[in-house]
Amino acid sequence: MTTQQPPFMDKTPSEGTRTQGLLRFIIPVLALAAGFGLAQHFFHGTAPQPAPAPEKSNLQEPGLVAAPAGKPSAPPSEAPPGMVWVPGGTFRMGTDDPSSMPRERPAHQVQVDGFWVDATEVTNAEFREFVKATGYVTTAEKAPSWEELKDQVPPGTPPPPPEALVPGSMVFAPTNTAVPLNDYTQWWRFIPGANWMHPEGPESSIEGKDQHPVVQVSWDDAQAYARWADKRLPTEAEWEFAARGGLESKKYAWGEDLQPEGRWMANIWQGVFPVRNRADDGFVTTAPVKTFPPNGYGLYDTAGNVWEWCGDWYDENTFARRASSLVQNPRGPEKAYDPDAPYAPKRVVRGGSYLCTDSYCTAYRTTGRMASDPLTGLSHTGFRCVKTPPAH
Ligand SMILES: [Ca+2]
Repeated sequence: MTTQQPPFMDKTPSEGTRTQGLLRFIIPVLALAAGFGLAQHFFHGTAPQPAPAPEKSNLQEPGLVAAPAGKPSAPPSEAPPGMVWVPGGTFRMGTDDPSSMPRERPAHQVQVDGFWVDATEVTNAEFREFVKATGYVTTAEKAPSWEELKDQVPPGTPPPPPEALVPGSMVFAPTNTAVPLNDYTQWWRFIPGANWMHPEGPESSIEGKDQHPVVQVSWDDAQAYARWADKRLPTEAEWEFAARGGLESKKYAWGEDLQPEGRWMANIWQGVFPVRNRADDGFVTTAPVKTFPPNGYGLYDTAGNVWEWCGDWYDENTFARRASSLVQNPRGPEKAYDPDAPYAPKRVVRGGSYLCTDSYCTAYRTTGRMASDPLTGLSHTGFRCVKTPPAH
């Protein structure tokens, strides 16, 4: 297996957003309303004119200090149910591997304090408990408003007709034949009625999938769950520290080989993407949590299965900015910066999903990172939570 990225990967944007999906959904109307050329721009998520450069993230990210390395710490008390203790310490975050994406480089020194983390991705059963207890309605179950969408598209974009603004979410749809891998709109669809209870669309269900990770949850939904559970989303640094499982600078959570002794260690894609997943690992879409072996800290599915929301804003230059100083407990940049979608502030997702494969997205590596629109649910994105011990 190789992780060499085809050149086009450097320009591959983050996966589809609900806005882009809606714009695709309403493309005939947009074509009439705005002229086909302009609509084509929206269709491909491209600004009609050079985007204004967003203000760069702060150079003095919180916690960017030259300080002695932190020491790993013992668990302060018994772990909350379903969580494991990650002792904290100083580690090399990111990678210098030239075959990685530029946004993963360079490797740099980061210190994190100890914390508890969910051993698994949040499951459908767990999310159902939250919804039962609170009556929470997820983003995908609500009709999007133009107010919400307009900040994510170039100024002057005409509003879609009200009838196009219906509840729904983004669903992966395999293609019939091999396609160039530089246009994700070919395999992502906005499906009205798709949500966490119907992840592939209104006809689908999660019956019998209590132990599968919840998907079709926006960043806002994940935040709401975390608050209810008296937890929070991990920082990107905490996520990577935990995912490494105590191994130093290894490509995968379990070492350097994708398939040690021929064994699949994560739920990822085998076969021609995005045509057919051969499911050599046993799964076409999500797998029940704890199906694949845990990492050194006892965490499952940090690679593959579903992408996991982090608390941080996404900036492709975050790692480069941290190159020369030890960073302590970083919480990410103050502003998002994704050159592929300058109008849509994105959050970090980590770990890759069942759609990741060596020909397209090798984000099951410990340093794989991507931007995702916080208001968009996707059929391959979920989350896990962390918790900071109370101060002594
Ligand atoms: Ca995962």
